[in-house]
Amino acid sequence: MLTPRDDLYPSRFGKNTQYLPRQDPVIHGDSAQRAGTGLSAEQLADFEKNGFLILDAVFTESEVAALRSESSELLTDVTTKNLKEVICEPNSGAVRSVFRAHKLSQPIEKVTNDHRLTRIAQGLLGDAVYIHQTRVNFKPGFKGTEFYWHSDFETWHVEDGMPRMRALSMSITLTENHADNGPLLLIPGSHKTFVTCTGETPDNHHEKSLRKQQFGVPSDEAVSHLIETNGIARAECKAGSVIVFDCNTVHGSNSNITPDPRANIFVVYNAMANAVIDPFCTQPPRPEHVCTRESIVQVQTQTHG
Ligand code: 6CS
Ligand code: FE
Repeated sequence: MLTPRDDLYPSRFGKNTQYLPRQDPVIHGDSAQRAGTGLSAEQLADFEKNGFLILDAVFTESEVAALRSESSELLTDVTTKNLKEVICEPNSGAVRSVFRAHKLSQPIEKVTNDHRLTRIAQGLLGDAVYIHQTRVNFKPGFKGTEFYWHSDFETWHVEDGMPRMRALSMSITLTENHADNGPLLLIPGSHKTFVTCTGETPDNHHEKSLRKQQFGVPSDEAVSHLIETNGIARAECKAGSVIVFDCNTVHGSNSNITPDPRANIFVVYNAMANAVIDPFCTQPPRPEHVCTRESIVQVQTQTHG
């Protein structure tokens, strides 16, 4: 039997779900760093309590239009080149995600350095940050399928070796995310508990999990328990918004059977002090385009808007 090394958040070891209390703060920054985020006291309190925050109209209409056309050019470009960064839908073959988007597209890299985002990431995480992962998630009309309920941190900890809960995601909406086109669903308050998962990580798990995740997802009982306790929040917002969510907030989204596409740029910031180490499972680390490991560099903030 495998014994977990010094592991604050052991998962995929036992047969039963465990509910372990979070061992890390939700907001890591001191008062000066919190002030540096530009968020109000109420927004900071909401993030601490719920594990997410929706910021409206962060990007202007023209910035969003430029990013949307950049993303569709990127889509055409990567599809013709058949790159490993491209993840397709399991059945239709439509493109679901393009990973390492900040290295494949300069305008997307510029967004990841934008002070409107980085000052929030740095202040909440209380440190300089680097990019753990980026992707554009396309959820095309009729064809986009769901993302099952999960905590990102569970995967990043077990498969990538992210030691502590000191990372967050930002989803930048390139289209409206309305009630019916598969918006992000979050369980408020779920970030305060680490829900362990069962089943050992299979070989080359990412090749399947990025299309349809079946390991590293909480049990039906655990999801029922979390939803009974906390309910579900739906991140409905216009294009140009930013959904900020903690690395351990349980979330997912439904399929998109409407004609309206949903496209979001997804950026994961991790504290420099929380850089990945060896995975907390017996599998080799996931590749660089899914998890930054070889090229960890501090984000240099730029002021654009
Ligand atoms: O694998 C990842 O890094 C992310 N993708 C999925 C489908 N689940 C965990 C995490 O959000
Ligand atoms: Fe996720």
